[in-house]
Amino acid sequence: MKNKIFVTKPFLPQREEFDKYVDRIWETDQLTNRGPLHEEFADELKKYLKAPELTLTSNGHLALEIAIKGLGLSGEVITTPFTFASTTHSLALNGIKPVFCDITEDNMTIDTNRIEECITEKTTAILPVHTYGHMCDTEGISKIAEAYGLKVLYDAAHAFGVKKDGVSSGMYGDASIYSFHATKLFHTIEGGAIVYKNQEYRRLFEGYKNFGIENEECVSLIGGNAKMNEFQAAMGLANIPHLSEIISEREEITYRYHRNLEGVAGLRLYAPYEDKRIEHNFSYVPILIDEKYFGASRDQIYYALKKDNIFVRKYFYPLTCDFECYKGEFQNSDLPVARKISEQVLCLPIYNGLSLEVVDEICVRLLKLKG
Ligand code: T4K
Repeated sequence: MKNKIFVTKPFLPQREEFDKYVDRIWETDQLTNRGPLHEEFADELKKYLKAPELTLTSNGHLALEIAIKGLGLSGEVITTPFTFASTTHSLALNGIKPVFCDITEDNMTIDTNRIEECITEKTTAILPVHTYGHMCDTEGISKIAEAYGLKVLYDAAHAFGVKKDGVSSGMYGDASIYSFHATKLFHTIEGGAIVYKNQEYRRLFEGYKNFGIENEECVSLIGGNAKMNEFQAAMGLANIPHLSEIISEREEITYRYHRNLEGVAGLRLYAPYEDKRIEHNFSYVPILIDEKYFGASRDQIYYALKKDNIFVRKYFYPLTCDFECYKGEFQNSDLPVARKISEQVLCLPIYNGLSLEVVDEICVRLLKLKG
């Protein structure tokens, strides 16, 4: 390829759309600490998600950490290792032991049939991930959580814009977090949010994000700083009107990949649009490469495409339980599906502005590598 093609590229609104909000920052001199744009953005998001409660944060990772603190999680939490570092780190950073559960072949989210064997007397919660925006078995998870008195915190970092039965992905469990990082289909440069129904959590989540300050003379809990600033909120406000066009362009790109790659031996696609209960966001295009039938390994493809200026990514390899920093700590050897998928997965480029001609070219080059 003549130009470098990365796995993603941030969506940027027209400069005037962003500037319109930035001008207001110059008018108010309010740069952060729940300024007017922060409040307006929170309201817009609540409307979009039909969410009763929402706490904005400076990024998705801190949304996770704050939700963990606010929900009072401790001891052991059941989660999956096929995820970004943040999910596992958020537990470890809070002194909680992540207990790794396997995932399903079907959509690469937590395998509900394997959760109960992970429960001990120390378990306080389940932290499942809507990987690539594929929704977890929310019904199965809530049944187990109710039976054992566990909290559920969803890592919905990839699932903004996804709906199940018309309900937004953030409305499941005790709380869900979104990431609005630049690499996400909807972003605020850096940013995140916690979505929840129980308004009692509001004081805690808002407190943990702002040093526990209730007012000038009252600091009621030990919190840090995870505030979204006004420039981030301005980007969010400028981007939110584009959401449906962002998602439909990504849908078109996804279909094009699938049209080009369907039926190829040793190459598995995930077609989220086949589940009629789900309105998908088309956030990632994961494929699995089975070397035995494809005739080339995942890594051979990764390096060959890289040489060709196509920067596909191994989201998520290695499994988080195999990270250097967790050596000898939280390993779990009984994760056959997660291990297999982690060794076979590649995420193909997808972003607004990626032309269908380039998608075709990526597919041609990928298929040329087939043995
Ligand atoms: N939970 C889950 C399941 C997550 O996936 C994440 C984040 C989180 C929690 C935590 O949320 P945040 O605290 O991040 O809000 C990227 C993102 O940084 C990260 O947000 C995301 N998940 C993860 C899956 O992907 P990297 O290390 O792969 O990013 P990077 O810098 O290699 O970017 C990927 C490509 O995007 C680059 O090759 C080029 C392009 N790019 C990137 C940036 C930042 C641009 O074109 N412009 C840019 O500004 O982690």
